[in-house]
Amino acid sequence: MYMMRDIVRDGNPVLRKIAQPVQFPLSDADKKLASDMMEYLIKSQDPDFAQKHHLRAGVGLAAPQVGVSEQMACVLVPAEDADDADKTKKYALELTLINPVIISNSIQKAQLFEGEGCLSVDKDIPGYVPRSARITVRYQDFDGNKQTIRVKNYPAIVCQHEIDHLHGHLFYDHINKNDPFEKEPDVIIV
Ligand code: 4LI
Ligand code: NI
Repeated sequence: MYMMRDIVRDGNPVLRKIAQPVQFPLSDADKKLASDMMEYLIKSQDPDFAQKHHLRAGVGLAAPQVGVSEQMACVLVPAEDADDADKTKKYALELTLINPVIISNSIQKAQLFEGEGCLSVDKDIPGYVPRSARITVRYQDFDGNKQTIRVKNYPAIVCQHEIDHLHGHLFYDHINKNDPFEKEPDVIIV
């Protein structure tokens, strides 16, 4: 599995490249990439394991962040036990996105109240990152079958952050340089 030393940091040109489409059937290397990225997210969210191995917790990881310029990203959003309908469910969203495309997005924006962080960006960059509150994503699953999902709010923010990585974009590109905490009208604060 990946450790922090495997995570590519800001400044490495791979983070600014446009990632290549993934070919099907998946190669063994691509299958391993997918499972290693998801394993990182799972382990990084386990407080004991993360502390022991100095992993920074994440809910998303894209292939360019481990040095692979391919259109693959994993999203793993923990379920909030408080108001989740299925209290046995560990994750609100668990997805491996292959060749994802955002096919529609709401005009309404959503942003994380505390700003965004990224495993590839070591310093905190303050400011709001306006995203679409709701998106529809078309992607391929492990078998190459086309899938469509609709996500909103926090999961939608995470998906947009990860898909951005596949286009060479980092979250701070979206922060208003002159007014980092500029508030969009009618924005959902998450
Ligand atoms: C421990 C165990 C405060 C600061 C709050 C932690 C399990 C920031 C938020 C986590 C912030 C888990 C997260 C993202 C932010 C901040 C990502 C903690 C992991 C919160 C995920 C991709 C942006 C995603 C909400 C500068 C590595 N994640 N927090 N942003 N969590 N986490 N992003 N913002 N301020 N980044 O970072 O995975 S989209 Cl789950
Ligand atoms: Ni990131």
